[in-house]
Amino acid sequence: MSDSDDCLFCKIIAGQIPSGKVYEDETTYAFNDINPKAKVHVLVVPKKHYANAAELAAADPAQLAHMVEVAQGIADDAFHGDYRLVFNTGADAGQTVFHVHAHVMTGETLDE
Ligand code: D5M
Repeated sequence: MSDSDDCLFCKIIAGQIPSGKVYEDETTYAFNDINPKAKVHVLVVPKKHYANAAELAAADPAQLAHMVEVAQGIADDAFHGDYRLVFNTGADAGQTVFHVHAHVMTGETLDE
């Protein structure tokens, strides 16, 4: 696990920074992306801090699977279950926040 002391998403999960929460359970939090790339664009994050999807998959694959379940539920509610799921991993792939997050994009037909 990486350092979480100065992590934006840890602060959002802790309620120290406001967010548009769409889902929460014991292990997982989901909130609207501040810069949406689709009609519905939600970030699904584990409450526990991991830097990226590979680190999470190695440490807790069940948590990764649960994030997919949560994404599916969001898309079931928003758009008959169809969605795009993206994990940017590493700065050169566009990752800007180093607390693993799944981008769930749905709510409309998406371009390729
Ligand atoms: O995605 C990081 C995403 O996090 C990016 O789409 C913007 C979003 N973001 C950044 N700050 C906030 C706050 N405060 N609320 C909601 N969403 C936020 P990445 O894959 O790391 O580029």
